[in-house]
Amino acid sequence: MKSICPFCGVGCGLELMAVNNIVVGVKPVPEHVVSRGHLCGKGSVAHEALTAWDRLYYPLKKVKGELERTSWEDSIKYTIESIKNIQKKYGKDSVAFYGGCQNSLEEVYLLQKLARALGTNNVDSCARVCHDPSAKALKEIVGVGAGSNSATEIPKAKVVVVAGESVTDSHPVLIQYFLEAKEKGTKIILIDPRNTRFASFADLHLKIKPRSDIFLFNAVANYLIQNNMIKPDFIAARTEGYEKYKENVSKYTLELAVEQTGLAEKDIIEFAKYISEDKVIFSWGLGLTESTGTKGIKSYLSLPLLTGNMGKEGAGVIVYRGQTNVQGSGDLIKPDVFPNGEMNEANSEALSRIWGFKPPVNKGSSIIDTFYGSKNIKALFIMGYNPVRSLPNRKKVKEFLGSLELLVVQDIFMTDTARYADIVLPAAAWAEKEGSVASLDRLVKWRFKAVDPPGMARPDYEILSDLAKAAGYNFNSNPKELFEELKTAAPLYSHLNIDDVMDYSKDSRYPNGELHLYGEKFSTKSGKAQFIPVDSEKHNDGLILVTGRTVTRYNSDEVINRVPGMQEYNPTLWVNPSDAKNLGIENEDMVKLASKSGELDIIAKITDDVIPGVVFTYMHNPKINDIVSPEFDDETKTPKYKYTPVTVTK
Ligand SMILES: Nc1nc2c(c(=O)[nH]1)N[C@H]1C(S)=C(S)[C@@H](COP(=O)(O)OP(=O)(O)OC[C@H]3O[C@@H](n4cnc5c(=O)[nH]c(N)nc54)[C@H](O)[C@@H]3O)O[C@H]1N2
Ligand SMILES: Nc1nc2c(c(=O)[nH]1)N[C@H]1C(S)=C(S)[C@@H](COP(=O)(O)OP(=O)(O)OC[C@H]3O[C@@H](n4cnc5c(=O)[nH]c(N)nc54)[C@H](O)[C@@H]3O)O[C@H]1N2
Ligand code: SF4
Ligand SMILES: [Mo]
Repeated sequence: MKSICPFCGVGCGLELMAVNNIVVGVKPVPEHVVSRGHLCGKGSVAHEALTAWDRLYYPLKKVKGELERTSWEDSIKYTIESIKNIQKKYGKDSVAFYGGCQNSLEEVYLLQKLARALGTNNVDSCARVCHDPSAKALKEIVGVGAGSNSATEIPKAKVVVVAGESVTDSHPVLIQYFLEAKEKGTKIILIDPRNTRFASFADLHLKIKPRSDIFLFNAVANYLIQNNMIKPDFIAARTEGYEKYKENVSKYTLELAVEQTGLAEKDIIEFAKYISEDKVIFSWGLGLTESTGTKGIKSYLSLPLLTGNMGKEGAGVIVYRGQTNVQGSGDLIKPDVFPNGEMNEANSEALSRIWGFKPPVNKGSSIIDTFYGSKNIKALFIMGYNPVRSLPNRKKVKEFLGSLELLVVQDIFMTDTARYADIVLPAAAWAEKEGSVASLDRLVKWRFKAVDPPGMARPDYEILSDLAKAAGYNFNSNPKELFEELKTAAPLYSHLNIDDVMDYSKDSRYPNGELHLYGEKFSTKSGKAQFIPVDSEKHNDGLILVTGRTVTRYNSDEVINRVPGMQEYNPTLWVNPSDAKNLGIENEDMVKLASKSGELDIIAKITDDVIPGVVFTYMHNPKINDIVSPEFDDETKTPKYKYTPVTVTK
């Protein structure tokens, strides 16, 4: 059976080989339009976690502080009755429904529909903590909260800029396109404070100080404008807001950029020259979204507008989105937007004609508002999300979960979050059910069922539809019919044809099938792209902890850690030799890493792979978010996981 890898947003095609209801191996799918017969190490072993000994087999209910086995009937009834009682006591908005970037489009669609049937817009997904700044900035500037170009176009560009992203670690199968690009002479520019393995591809590596990217982008824009290296015709015909933007960047001199970014002036000028070329792809990862946030993306997105690099093959933007369906979850499950767009009466009415009930129109509470206490949430339903590991300042997160009157967790494993639950619902995993997922370049593909779920575990779509039934609603639980329903409720997806989605050789992309968007016009209200002026504060906070990924681990580590042979790893803290000298530490010393939020003992690795003033470690360490401090993006509240002032002592 064909399926899509359950890990990253590349969305590689897999062929599952099953014997006696057990997936015994996987093969890559040669005809898949993006992965083209490649898989990385994680995709190749993904099936091994399906049969981990500690899968959740049956529903659990907390009795006298202990989770005990219960029936589906009891767990569903108890969940809905408790939610209704809590809503009676504290109001409809005292419950929230979060998660689902590892789930299918149909499943996240159902989760937000269930919440709205119960009278609340308190819905959100882990897209919030990841690329929400990208989606928000893109929506405002070009109209659709997704990358404009397909990753398959990388070899068509003359220059590819990769900002704050380690492709070799986080989206390894895309490396085939970078190899092809290099062979054709495409120049690669990397903007990252670290030497990742991907740095060996770079013709120019700008080892920027964390959180200083806006100084670089604004100064480069100013330089391009001053030196007539922009495309005035494109700016005049296709954009709005240029004059104000130009005035704002005029204060960003090369001198200021050098001072703030730590880069050499000649390198900044070289960067400017590269991007004034004709076919440039601007791509980025979490080094922007979880550092300079929405403002950083807005400032970066002005560069393709200035240089006319939009709406063509090999010219545009690529967002390296994270989880298997995070692009889709980010589109469908939001506290302040409906699946059919803006949260207003007209859209609520339109949904009521599809759903048979009218969703409320007051804005809901985001994951961040809820977990960090600015809203009064008493009951929480979490599906496929592990905030006890993945949100910053875990102490606060655990305190919040402990304060709830009801926590329901629907997962495939007993995660650190599930341990806090009153009800645990065992879900079927990706290969045990079917449904569609949207990958990072807007490709939507179907997963086919290869094996039955273990024990009493059931597909999320069936559980959600049973919960709805207990609440008095009739929700469809057939994935194919749900896909069609979703298309009517979410216009972004309405163009898709399910036969194409099921055929891995077809380019089934939303919103309109195009490989690259905006050839004629942008999807903003005026049809023009928007220049948005942004500024940056200066930062001088001493030693900064940056957290990021490595190729063999995955996110909160609950899944890949259950693959035999993948458990062992020794997290280290990368420290530059000059900092090590000042701190009096040596290679392999055990050090104390401390921040305002907490502390952690970790082994130091002294290495030039990180710039002075920055220490780095993997985000997969289950305890790292004891240290990472809760500071959030102004516009989206995405945590600034990439910037925590810390001390390191022997
Ligand atoms: N192997 C593996 N692959 C994954 C995942 C995984 O856990 N493991 N997770 C998936 C998910 S959810 C996501 S969102 C993606 C994330 O994929 P990436 O975007 O690659 O994620 P990170 O490694 O967290 O951060 C990227 C880079 O940002 C750099 N950086 C930090 N601060 C700054 C800054 O201020 N400016 C600049 N320019 N760069 C900075 C870091 O040094 C790091 O190399 O990966 C997906 N793929
Ligand atoms: N310090 C630091 N923290 C970070 C980051 C960082 O760079 N640094 N990155 C952040 C980012 S970008 C992200 S996206 C988050 C990720 O944070 P999370 O989303 O919390 O992490 P995952 O490990 O992807 O969790 C997915 C959960 O879904 C479950 N699951 C998998 N498949 C299914 C299914 O079919 N059904 C159900 N019901 N459950 C399923 C898994 O068992 C797992 O518990 O972490 C964030 N946290
Ligand atoms: S690159 Fe991503 S989608 Fe492809 S096999 Fe690896 S983890 Fe899976
Ligand atoms: Mo992510």
